[in-house]
Amino acid sequence: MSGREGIGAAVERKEDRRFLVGKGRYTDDLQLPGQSFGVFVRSPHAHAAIRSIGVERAAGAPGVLAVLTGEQVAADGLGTIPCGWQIKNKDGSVMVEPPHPALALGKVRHVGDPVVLVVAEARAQAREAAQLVEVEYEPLPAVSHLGAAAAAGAPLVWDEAPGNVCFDWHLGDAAAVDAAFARAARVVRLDLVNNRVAPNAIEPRAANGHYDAVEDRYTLYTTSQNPHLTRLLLGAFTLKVPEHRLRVVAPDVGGGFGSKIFHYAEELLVLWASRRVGRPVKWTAERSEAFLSDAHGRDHLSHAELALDAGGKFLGLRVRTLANMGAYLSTFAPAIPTYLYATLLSGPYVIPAIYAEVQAIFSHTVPVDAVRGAGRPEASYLLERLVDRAAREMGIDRVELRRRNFVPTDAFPYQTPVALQYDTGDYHATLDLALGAIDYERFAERRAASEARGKLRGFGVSTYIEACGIAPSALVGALGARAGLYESATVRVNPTGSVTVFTGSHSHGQGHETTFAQLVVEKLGVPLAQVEVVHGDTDRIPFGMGTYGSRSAAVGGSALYKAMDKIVEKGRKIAAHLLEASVADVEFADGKFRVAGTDREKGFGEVAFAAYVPHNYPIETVEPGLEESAFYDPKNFTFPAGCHAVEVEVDPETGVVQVVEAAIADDVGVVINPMIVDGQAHGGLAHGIGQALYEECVYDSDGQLASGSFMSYCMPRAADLPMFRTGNHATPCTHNPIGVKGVGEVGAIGVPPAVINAVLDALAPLGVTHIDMPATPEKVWRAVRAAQGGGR
Ligand code: MCN
Repeated sequence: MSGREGIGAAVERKEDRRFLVGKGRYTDDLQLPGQSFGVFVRSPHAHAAIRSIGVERAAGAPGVLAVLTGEQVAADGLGTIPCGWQIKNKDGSVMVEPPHPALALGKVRHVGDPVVLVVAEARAQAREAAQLVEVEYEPLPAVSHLGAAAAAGAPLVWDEAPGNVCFDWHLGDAAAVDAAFARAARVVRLDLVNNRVAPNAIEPRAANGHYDAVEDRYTLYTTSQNPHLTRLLLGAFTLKVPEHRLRVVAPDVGGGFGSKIFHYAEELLVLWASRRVGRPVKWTAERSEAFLSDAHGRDHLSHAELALDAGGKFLGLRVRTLANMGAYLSTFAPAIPTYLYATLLSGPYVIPAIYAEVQAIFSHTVPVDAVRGAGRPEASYLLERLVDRAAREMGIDRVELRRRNFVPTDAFPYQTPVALQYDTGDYHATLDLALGAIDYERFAERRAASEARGKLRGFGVSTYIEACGIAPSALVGALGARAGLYESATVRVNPTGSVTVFTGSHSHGQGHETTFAQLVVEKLGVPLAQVEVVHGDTDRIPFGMGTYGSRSAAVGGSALYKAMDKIVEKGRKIAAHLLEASVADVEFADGKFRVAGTDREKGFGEVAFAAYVPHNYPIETVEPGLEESAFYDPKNFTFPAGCHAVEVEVDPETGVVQVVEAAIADDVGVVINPMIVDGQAHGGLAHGIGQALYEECVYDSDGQLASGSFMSYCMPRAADLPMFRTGNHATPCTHNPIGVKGVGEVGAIGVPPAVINAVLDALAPLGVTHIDMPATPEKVWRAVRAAQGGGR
């Protein structure tokens, strides 16, 4: 029943009312009876031995309930923070997986490493007492920059990881790539930095732990994207309590961008501390604390080589990447620069041979894990920069070079040489759409107009592919995942026909309360106002895997479809009884069960009522009630793709870059809600422009995070962004029942290379051929000076 409220309708977000009137309920809003507060003492050193911890003065301070150290954590038998993915080295051995104690034991390994937890009656008291904790450190040599950490003789983060190597992994056929390079007419080379970024969700992380001694039960309220995963890891590895005695609630969550997927030490520690002090314990990160304790993203150094024939056809790609893991392995860290990166290196192109080597390196920095895009932005950036360089070196138009190498529209399903099989796509269509929207034909006129104003104008394009809804479980298990990657849904049809959906997906800004309800409208014909979507509470929802990797519509939505199929099947049996017809003759459409070819029908609400008041009912063969659950394990990823085109103006005097036009065309399959899809694209674009021009976690040589606040870490603001023009061209996904692909990360993946390609296009007349992200004014100014012989 596509229409006013179903699939394709731009209905307003149901959840927004509570946010707009300031009534969202976030973790920090929850004040439990007897609430106490936790504050962490964190390491000021990047690497140091802990000689002693003096807690007496803090313990005696007003309001203090406990001062807890790593030794107490270990003495109480709590586990270390586990990693959820194991990578195998080239030689078949497994990666180095050092312990990750919840509170430091003996040594600290990055600035911000938690050392002591102080619990007090009031937050201010806990803060003041934290100042009184006396930790005696013996500073040790530290290394934070990726290149330095990988260099011979670098200080070691872990004795068991010589050379700081966590793993040394590869993918693809090296011999085939060598052969391709041997017959190439041209080889294009590039060294690239993919800058380290901080996730910076509006709501900092928070956790409120409550141990109920009467019930012997723990409840954790936390800013999580996947409460069941947190419960699983708490139950099995860290708190070590059977899951039926653990409830994890992720209430309203103000953004995550990947950083709230992981199980963090603070979640374990507030629960444990609550048991020790007999009161709920709440911790909420300060913004500067978030910079030092939320997992960061990206941080790659890569060398890439593309082999082409004389006509510009791609023959082979060779990539060598160093990826920073930080000091400890975060939950999904090893998967990001491997299976979410190297598998994407074919992009939307036919590249017959690809070989990638990835070394993951420990450093004395905050752990690195998924941030919006997670591996896929790094792949798309590398490939799209390389394609532009090839076009320039070979004198082929960059749009034309892309067209020449696209996977042909009639070649799907298309098997890449790096494991993935793309189900559908039409890369020419999205390219045409974006170029039309930005009026590419008339770029020269706009460039001349900018020049007249003393500005250099550049055009940049990227054609990207993404893989969302990582699956199926058996495959990811074989690749090292220690979790399944399905999703769950329960559909409860209430007696009067309204519907409550319980989903394992988690919404922290994506609008699931609206789009999932639209799926119910579509399938069951129930009005939107009659649908409620419940998520985020392990006591209420079925076991689910949560939200990341733009999986919710494709995997969570499909689980919901599966559960609704069961509702319809049962409803047909009930309706057949009520209509005195055979089940085979009863059809369901537009919210009505109808005997085929007649006008005899029963409304959805009537059938629901009969299920709960089964007076006239096929009780011998059909159970009362109308509630069904389903788990959906996808057959494949979904593959959103598209074209992002931008224009920038560069001020050659100051180096300031302004993005002045951005037109994107994405293929996200069937669109459930065009307004939400647009909003997701807008957010992703802002994120991508942020990485390209402004954002970077900069560590100094002592391992201090020099950009550890919004004074020095530059986030994009509205005035930095142009009006976005968005377009869609759908090739429906062939293997999920909705035909949907993911949208939540597209902007962060497609736009950074488009922006840098545009900056380089603008600077080409001045002789600049390379710049790394973020293209800050200083970096641009220096690049211009260097190209013109002015030195750096
Ligand atoms: N949707 C749709 N039609 C499609 C695809 C999706 O209408 N063809 C809708 C979905 O139903 C959902 C939204 O668009 O309401 C995003 O869907 P999807 O692409 O499935 O992504 P997820 O819901 O799984 O969200 C995860 C994704 C990721 S990985 C990051 S990171 C990210 C993002 O979403 N973090 C966000 N968008 C974010 N948006 C906000 N506001 N806050 C974050 O932290």
